[in-house]
Amino acid sequence: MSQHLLLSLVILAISPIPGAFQDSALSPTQEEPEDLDCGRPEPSARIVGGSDAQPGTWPWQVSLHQGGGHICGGSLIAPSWVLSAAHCFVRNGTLEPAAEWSAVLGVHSQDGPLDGAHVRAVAAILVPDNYSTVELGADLALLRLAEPARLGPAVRPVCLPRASHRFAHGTACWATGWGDVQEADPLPLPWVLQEVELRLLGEAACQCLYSQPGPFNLTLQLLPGMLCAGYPEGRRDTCQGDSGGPLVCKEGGRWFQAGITSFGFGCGRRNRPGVFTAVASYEAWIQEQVMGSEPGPAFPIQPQEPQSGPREPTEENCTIALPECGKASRPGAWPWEAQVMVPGSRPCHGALVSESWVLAPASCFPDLISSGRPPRDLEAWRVRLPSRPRAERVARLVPHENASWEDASDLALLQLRAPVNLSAAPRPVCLPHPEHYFLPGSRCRLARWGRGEPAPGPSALLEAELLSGWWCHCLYGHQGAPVPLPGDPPLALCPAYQEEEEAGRCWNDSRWSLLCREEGTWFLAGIRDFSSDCLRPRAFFPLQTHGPWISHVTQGAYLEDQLAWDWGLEGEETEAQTCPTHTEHGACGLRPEAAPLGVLWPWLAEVHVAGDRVCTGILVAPGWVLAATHCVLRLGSTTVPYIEVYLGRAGASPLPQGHQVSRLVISIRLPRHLGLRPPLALLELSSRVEPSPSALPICLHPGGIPPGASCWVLGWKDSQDRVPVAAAVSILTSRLCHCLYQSILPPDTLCVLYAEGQEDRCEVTSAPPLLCQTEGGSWVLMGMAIRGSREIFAAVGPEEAWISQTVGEAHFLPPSGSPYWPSEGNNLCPPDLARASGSPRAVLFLLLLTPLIQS
Ligand code: 4AZ
Repeated sequence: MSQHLLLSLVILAISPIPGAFQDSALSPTQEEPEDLDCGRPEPSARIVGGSDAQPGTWPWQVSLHQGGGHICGGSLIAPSWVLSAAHCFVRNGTLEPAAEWSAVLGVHSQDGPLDGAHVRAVAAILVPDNYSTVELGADLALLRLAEPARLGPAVRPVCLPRASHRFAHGTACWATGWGDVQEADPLPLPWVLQEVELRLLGEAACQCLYSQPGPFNLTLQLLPGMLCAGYPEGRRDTCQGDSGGPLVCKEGGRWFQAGITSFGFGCGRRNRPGVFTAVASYEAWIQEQVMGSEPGPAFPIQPQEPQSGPREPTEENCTIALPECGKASRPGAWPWEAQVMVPGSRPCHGALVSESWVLAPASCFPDLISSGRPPRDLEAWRVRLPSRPRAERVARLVPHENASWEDASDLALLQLRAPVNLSAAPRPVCLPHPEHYFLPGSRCRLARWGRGEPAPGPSALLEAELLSGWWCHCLYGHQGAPVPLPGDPPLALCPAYQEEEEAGRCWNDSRWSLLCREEGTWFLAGIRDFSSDCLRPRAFFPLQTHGPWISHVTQGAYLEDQLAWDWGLEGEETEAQTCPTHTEHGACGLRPEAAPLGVLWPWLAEVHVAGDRVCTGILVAPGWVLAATHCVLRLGSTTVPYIEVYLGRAGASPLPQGHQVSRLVISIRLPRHLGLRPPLALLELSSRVEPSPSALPICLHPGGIPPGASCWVLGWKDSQDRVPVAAAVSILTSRLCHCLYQSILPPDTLCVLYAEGQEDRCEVTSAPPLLCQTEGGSWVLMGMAIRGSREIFAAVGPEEAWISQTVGEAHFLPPSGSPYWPSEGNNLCPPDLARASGSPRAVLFLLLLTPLIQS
């Protein structure tokens, strides 16, 4: 036992009231009784943005364990008392049993054996009666140890402030703990105690910061008994796992515990400092709980009056708060638009990502890429930002470590010589964290990027909505690959443009970035080098994978949380999905399993013939629709009628992907059929349609039925409102088909049997198609209905040569499965069967029995 401790025990023994030396009513002029020495570590030498503490620096730091692991911090305030936060011990309004907890004292690294540390069981946990949740304050707890701690160089108590103690705002204090080093990022091994210097913020300053609505529109009302410490720019902070630990400030050579780590909105965020329980406010409660315990905590008199801190902002004069990212007065007027001017070349477009950093393509600076070294002389470089009278100078250029010719990481960061004042303009764009999931249907826009040509045409052409991850992944070439789940980094981001491409408009020389909006806040979501053809880019490299690099280099770019996260059906679909296989000409026959909001049939076309009837058509290639000849060409007519084709209507209209596309038919092609009028017609469209979820070609199959396929007749219930309906069918063998319909069957005909009750689902005048879905998930067109029938279809497979030659890029799947029908040996039909009365089902039953009857 130390001499100090002996002395304090003697004084205690003569004190009339146990613990009276702790009385806050003691006059400040009165000599302070020398009790338990506190707040003095042996002389020697994350918390977010912190560093490893030296052993013995913070000897009052306690680790509170439950179930064998660190849960919360605490501080030793007397040999048998630990101060911590109530929220560590209260779950659903109930105090947890003390027996589950233990206090580890004198520990530095929590990896392996706790050398030099000792453990004490917790005998009791005391929490103020008025504690309910952290936001309502009183977040403190006292833990009585079953046995006093062994005091020594690594284990000493901290001093507690009296109720009258005032800590000046602006004071640099220290928070310590083993908590997360960033949100959801635990302290790495060897779990060394972290320390971080935090400045005390006055009440008004803290309220000013927490009154900023921030991206989530969340504000906080600070209450008496709370105090804040940190910085408007964030970065240094306490985090989960630090709770209950101390915030200490040095005064007169002793460390006083000003706060208990309580909560905050996230960790290290802008305008969101840590909130602590103000220990001084709870002097009376602490005194009351520890009454009679010897020695109790020490509440030394405040060594000297605090110096008044910097002038506090008021509610009206809240200027210390930092502006938010991603707000623009109107789309297109981007306050983060930065133009990097390098002598001798055209300006390069980038984006302001913080007060000091601009993100731009590395390929704007080709010397940098070819030499692999940053240019030495940045003297003449300038960056133009909106509303800044003069161009900014450049201090440093940091290329992405893989910035060579790999487009996805064609990025460089430019540091400005002096940070700019952020306001409405310039204002940085928000950047996504790696797990950001841009919701399908998000409103997006193209913005200039790099050294491209300006946008051709009106600004409406820059508007887009985001496709779901499934569509983006499966439509743009990731055949057979598992679709990334929401929250996993995507391989691409795909916009679906609101306006169709105008013929002849070429975007060839343009580079673009993709900005996507969430709750009024714009994120830089993707980047794209030159488009591969004359179209606007269809798939962007997601920027989110570079979030960690950007935040590592800039230490303050605006990486913001996901603001909207109603992930809907796709989010709930946790099972990994795989894209169906593509054909030589790309994706075909794609339809998501969990089609949101009604059914989506991207290849289903409405063919409006001469303004008086509507036939069903199926898109088989970007410029071609297949339909039944009898529906589009009336018998006897010699002229080609005026035909319009609509795509993208076959689904519930509010679908984000549901953009309507219309085309004129410029020619009708029929195969050569000797003598007979051929049943299938190919309609050539006036221009191609870009494959998308609202206009995607179906797959074709050269022969036979794909193995394991399930088949449907797809049509409309009535030809007026044309809501698509699909009726489940089985395709009959050729023998059954022949026997059922022998008198009327042309060659290459498929017959179907409807599932129970499905016969009347589609009307027949529009000549509905027969489709099958393969085991691999691709949808295949099998046939088109023959005039007036809903059971008999002209087969498409046998016309492979004609279709391929005519359209050039039809999506024939590789041949698989059986030819249409294997020979069945017995081709005899029971006499008079075709004339048998009753339903096809009854007739079929008879047919299926006949081999038995005949044998
Ligand atoms: C926590 O969850 C927590 N940045 C502690 C401190 C802060 C936020 C959260 C303050 O225990």
